[in-house]
Amino acid sequence: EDGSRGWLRYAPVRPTGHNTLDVPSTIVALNSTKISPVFTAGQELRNGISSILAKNVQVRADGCSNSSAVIVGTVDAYRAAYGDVKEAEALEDDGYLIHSTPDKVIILGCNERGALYGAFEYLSQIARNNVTSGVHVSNPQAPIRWTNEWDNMDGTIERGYGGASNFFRDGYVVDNVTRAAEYARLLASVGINGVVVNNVNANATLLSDRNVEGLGRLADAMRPYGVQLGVSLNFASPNATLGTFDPLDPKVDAWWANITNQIYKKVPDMAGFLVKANSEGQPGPLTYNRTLADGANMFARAVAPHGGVVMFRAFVYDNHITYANWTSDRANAQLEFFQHLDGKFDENVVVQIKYGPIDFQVREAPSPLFAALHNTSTAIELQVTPEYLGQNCHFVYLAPLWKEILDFDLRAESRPSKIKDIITGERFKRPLGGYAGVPGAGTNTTWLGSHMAMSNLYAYGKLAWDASLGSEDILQDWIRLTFGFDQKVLDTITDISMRSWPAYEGYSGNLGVQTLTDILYTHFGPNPASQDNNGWGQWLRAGNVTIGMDRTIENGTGNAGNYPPEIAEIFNDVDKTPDNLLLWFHHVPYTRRLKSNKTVIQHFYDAHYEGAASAQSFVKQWESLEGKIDKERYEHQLFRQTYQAGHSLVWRDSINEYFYNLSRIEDESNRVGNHPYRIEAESMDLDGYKSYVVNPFETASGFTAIV
Ligand code: BDP
Repeated sequence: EDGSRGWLRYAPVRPTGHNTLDVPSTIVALNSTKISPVFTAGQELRNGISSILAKNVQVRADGCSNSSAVIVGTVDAYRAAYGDVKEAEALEDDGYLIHSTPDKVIILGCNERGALYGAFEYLSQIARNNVTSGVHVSNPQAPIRWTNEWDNMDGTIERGYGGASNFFRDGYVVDNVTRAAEYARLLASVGINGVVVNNVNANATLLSDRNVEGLGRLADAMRPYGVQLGVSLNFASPNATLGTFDPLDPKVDAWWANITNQIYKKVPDMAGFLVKANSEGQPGPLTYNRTLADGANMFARAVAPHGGVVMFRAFVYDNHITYANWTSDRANAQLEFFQHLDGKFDENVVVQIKYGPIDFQVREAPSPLFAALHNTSTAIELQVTPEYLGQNCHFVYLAPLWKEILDFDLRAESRPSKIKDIITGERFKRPLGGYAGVPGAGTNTTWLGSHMAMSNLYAYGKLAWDASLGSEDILQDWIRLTFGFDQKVLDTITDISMRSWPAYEGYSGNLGVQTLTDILYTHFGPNPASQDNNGWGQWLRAGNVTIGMDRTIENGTGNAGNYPPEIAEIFNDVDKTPDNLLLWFHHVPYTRRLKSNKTVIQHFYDAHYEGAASAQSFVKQWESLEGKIDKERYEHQLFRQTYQAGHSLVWRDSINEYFYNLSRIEDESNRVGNHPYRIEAESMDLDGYKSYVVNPFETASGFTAIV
């Protein structure tokens, strides 16, 4: 159990549930004589059923309709062979139906990929011992369900915690694409249909002949799983040959059309391009005084003849804005850059928006840009790799965080406008839209660097398919598939997972104050001082008496006014803003009373103790699973939980002491700064060590550590 099979372990189950006993031993994969998603579906059903139910299973490419079989294929292929299926009328692109009767199971996709999704769903039901009878129809809510892999050409992965790149090494696409195929398999099993293989901070060398040929091989490896390849582009790529990258220069336009055609020769079904422009030092159209729409549309024209889309990131901001100005606010950047461009993007452009206006913090207000673009397709960007949430050395189950954003009703035009309905295209009647998840998957056998982190990848795919699913239901399916059926295992991992986000938020940044990690380098570990006075615009404005970003319309940065009126009214009003976003929108005294009746500072102190206490309890809970989970995964995760428990104490004491030091307000429970059982290293007789003053001070008790 090294994790490489993720949730697709096909572990044996003792068939006790409904219909599992009746699963047929013949698979008919219609018209599957060559490699295709339906062919894959046939193989997957054979491997899965034989492994889970210990049966001998055969696959055929055609079959007689009246013998017992699992028939998988497209609706069209089924109709040609057996006649009409009425329920198929309800199918949309990539959708599937499963019709299960005692001796026959029919799995039909609207297209080949849909048939594969149906096969994976059926296998998941068998593996969970929960085959549902009757007809089950499922359509994805959004057409774009992609991952963005931030893999660099040198083989590293930006913000990835699962080892080296699966796609690149030493400047080139890898020779062996087996791992790419295995990854595509995992992603397809949860409905992901596109993978952008290289970092948004893109390198023009991706477009060399050798690498374009390599992209062809990667796409070939993923195609049997219905996963289309996409690439990130460096906006200045033509500069080396043309001496310019001005998007309105016809030479530049022609250069992109040409390279795009070359990529499509090798990857005929390429999903499209992803572009990070004019952000964090990346080149873009603003260099030439062109708009971001001018830039996006240049790529849109290049891919349009091939049916491709352009994902254009809204993560545009100037990372040199200064702290001195009380009204400057990075959270306003997206609206400033994009709102006036609404309707100016070509139809195949999708503006990809991070869930909050800053950057994947432990809690953010949802991005107001979702409500501001009515004539532009949009997608949400979610970070599956927990860059600011413990980097898989801590465990945080992210689905509840994502759902809070997806379910948020922005009330655009005073009408229901949940973010999940905006990005599907439903709310503003847009043809495109969906999800971009950043997993950071690497060559580590666990894919993400930790077994438990895989629940996040699983949940990401499931929510991109159907955002109405519950976080806990998704989680429990994943637990059964990953760890089996033991009730204690199910209950314990559910409990740890569902308490994990509150725990992490508890011992890091509370009340919407952002995560309080080190902001300049690692994004890991506490360093609240780095959150002020930095060029990156992630500020908390903590003083001796007051704290928080004033984003109000009258006195602050005006950000609260970026929301539609009904929401602006809440966020602009310190009394109406929910506690958990208070400091995101308001600058208040530490002594201000929350709705919970605690003061801000006492809330900080208590939340940090409670969060760290949860992290301690996770270790005990995990230990109670010894013997109920295989040793390999048990020990791997025990190590992680133990580390997290220790580091949560560092977090707790650092943040509390930082705010105590600033405010000088005592903790009502007399814990902060008071550790009667702790013996400080610098108070001991030191032999070969000496003490020194630590910076940032709050990461060492008493300002001092030894070296
Ligand atoms: C930040 C990451 C940085 C990414 C950037 C982005 O720290 O590595 O390049 O986002 O999304 O969160 O472009």
